[in-house]
Amino acid sequence: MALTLFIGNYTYSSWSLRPWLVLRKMDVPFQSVVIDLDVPGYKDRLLELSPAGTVPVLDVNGERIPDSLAIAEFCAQMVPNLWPKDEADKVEARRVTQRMHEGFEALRREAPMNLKRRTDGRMPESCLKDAAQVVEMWDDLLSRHDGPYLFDEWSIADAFYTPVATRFESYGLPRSRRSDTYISELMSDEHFQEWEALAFAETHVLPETDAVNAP
Ligand SMILES: N[C@@H](CCC(=O)N[C@@H](CS)C(=O)NCC(=O)O)C(=O)O
Repeated sequence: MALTLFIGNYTYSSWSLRPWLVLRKMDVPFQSVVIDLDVPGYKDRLLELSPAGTVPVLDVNGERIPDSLAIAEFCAQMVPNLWPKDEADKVEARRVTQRMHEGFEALRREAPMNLKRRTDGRMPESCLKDAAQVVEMWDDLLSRHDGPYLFDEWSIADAFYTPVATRFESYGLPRSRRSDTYISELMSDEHFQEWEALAFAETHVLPETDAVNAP
């Protein structure tokens, strides 16, 4: 099976990071193709890949699957254990993953993923409110499992919250001790570190994203 994952820039594309992590955990060969965002003609390239004109898109033997969660579900059909084994955990993992996929709008807007950013300036209240809800949810899940991940073993839910963890680091968002330990776990994951190294090696910048809540 020939798999090609079309992604945005490593530094900024949180939606791309999620299925890329899932594919790395599957340990199947795949090719990544980066499309520089916000350059002339970039939208046409994206629209050639999917009607929504967004990345990520996974090409499977010439068939295209757009959307991070749809790609993750495709991967979960190929490889067991990308969702938790326990049925109740599986339902909850899908629920919290979907919550990330559709929610936390202020956190996404005010604290966009930006792996080279480190600031501890005051963040807008709406963003802090979303961040507090994320911490509450993480703390609840972590208190009911043995860790180190949300449902014990690494799952798609952790892939979906890894870009969120980077935002806590980049923007110095408040977190509990338990959530801080979880963030450290995600940040020290070998595959996340592989992605982060690619981000540090890339030179493309998105000035508008760099300007969001800049110090
Ligand atoms: N719901 C989509 C969202 C994808 C998305 O918004 N991707 C961003 C990059 S992180 C994008 O392609 N933006 C296109 C643009 O900026 O025009 C998913 O989960 O894949």
